[in-house]
Amino acid sequence: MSMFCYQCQEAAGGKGCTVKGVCGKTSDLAETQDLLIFITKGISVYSIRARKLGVVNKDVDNFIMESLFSTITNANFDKKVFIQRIKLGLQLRDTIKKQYISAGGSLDIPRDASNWLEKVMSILGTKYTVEEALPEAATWFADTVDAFSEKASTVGVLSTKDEDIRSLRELLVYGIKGIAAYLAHAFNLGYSEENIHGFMQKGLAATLDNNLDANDLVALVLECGKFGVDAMALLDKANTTSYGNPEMTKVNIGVKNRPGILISGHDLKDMEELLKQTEGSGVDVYTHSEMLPANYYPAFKKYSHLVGNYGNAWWKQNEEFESFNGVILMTTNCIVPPKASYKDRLYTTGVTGFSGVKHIPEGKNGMPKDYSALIAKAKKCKAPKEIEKGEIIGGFAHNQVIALADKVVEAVKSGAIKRFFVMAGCDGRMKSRDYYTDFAKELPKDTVILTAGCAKYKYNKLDLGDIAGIPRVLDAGQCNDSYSLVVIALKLKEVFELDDINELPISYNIAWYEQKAVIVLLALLHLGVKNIHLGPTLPAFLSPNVAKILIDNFGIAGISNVDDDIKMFMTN
Ligand code: FSO
Ligand code: SF4
Repeated sequence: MSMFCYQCQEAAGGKGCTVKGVCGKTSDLAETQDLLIFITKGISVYSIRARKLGVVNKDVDNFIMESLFSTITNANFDKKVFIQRIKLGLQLRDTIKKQYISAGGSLDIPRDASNWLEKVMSILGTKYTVEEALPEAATWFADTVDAFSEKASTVGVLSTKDEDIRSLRELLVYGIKGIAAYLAHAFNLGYSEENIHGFMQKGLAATLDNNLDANDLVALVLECGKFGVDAMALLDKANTTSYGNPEMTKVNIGVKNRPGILISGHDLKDMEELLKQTEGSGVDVYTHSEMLPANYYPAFKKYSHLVGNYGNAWWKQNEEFESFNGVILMTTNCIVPPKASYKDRLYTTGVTGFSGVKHIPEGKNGMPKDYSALIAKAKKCKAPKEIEKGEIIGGFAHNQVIALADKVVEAVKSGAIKRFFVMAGCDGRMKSRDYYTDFAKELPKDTVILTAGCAKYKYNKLDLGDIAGIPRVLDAGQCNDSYSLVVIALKLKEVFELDDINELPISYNIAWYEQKAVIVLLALLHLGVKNIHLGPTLPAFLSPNVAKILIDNFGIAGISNVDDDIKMFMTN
């Protein structure tokens, strides 16, 4: 077996992982994930036709959403989960196909006059069978793990031979994976939008269509950005309606002396249920990595046993989970292969998984998940070891910043704030990411960093001071809260009566790692933001021609060194 994956920033050699993922994904796991993606595309072929006849199957929508989410970098390393999903997917494909036909749908594909093979076949009087005309993903079937495995090695990224078409198809799929993640969180809070599912399925099916050329795919990629904005807006609504608007908050980064549960990932519904079930249990709850912003929500702040944030971004978890001593709950990516020293204290839930790690299943009949085993385990653990102390400040999502708008506008008008730097995105283990710490340190003192996502851990513990009471690092929240940064930018554009968002004194220096950052980028492009700098390296999945399209049309660029980049940003 030989995998090929280039979906994240750590793709081996800047090209792609071929033997084993840098993330720890094995070749057979990677290929099983490829087969699952192939199945979601096949289901989409029928589902988009069924939608046109008014048939929407929610199980299909949710299956596709969760399947895509589970293949995001560092989300799920449990091969048996993917095998089960492939089996379920094949059943669902059959169901939606039958629903489509019973609604009056036909499987006859209109002949394509521009296809030479079809012309020859029709001259010869040979008819295509339906199976031949439909993409293979819609018709292939097997029911044994061996057959899955044989097929899996033929349906991956490299099965598209043209490198530009491959690049655009993958860019589209990664953007849709990002949408799937955000939509899944909104769904957990009871929010959903049919149009977004519809687009995801249209995009997936489009990657099977050999009649689509590069221009068609570029158009779909840009449309993906629009649905990315919609998904983030929906999640913002779900989060703020459920838990209130994030507010300026000081978060403790030290430890208390009771046993603790460390909750990581992005899912706020899991956070809520865990806080409720641990209340009065004698166990403290700490956030980790992307769960830090939970501390900013009024609904969570009321729990006195939510005592702060422990540790840093995802990639330091091997050492930090060890020193935490207590139980750890991963609600989403990023999980890394666990060390034996804490594997028995680690739990996954939702789409996250790792073979040999205990998984908390969904609650039955709409009931909350049951965290009692995890809480019982936590009670027997030692209190966390202190690795740092003090406080960090955050909670600057759109509502809070807009409440401070007068102060911010005054500071810009008086020249106290010369420029904002959007430094949202992800952190990662590459040494080259020290660039972002140095960049934050070297920025002129009259600049403010707007951040979201785990990228913040590169500079959120530096003492960068404030400008007239406005902290120089404004953390809006999780990567999906990059949406907040756009709302803030649009508000400033309105206040300053500008025609174009690009006239604002805002520069974009974004760090990316996985596919949620891809949708954040496409969303920014959709909103008209130009000249975004992306690092620490440009995506391996951008072919030279596709990269050129992004550079020529949107001014996308990489990074160089801190001094030159700061000069360039400050003079533009
Ligand atoms: Fe980071 Fe991981 Fe939130 Fe990502 S924790 S890297 S873009 O999953 O989603 O920012
Ligand atoms: Fe490699 Fe990233 Fe794919 Fe993992 S997710 S296999 S590190 S490209």
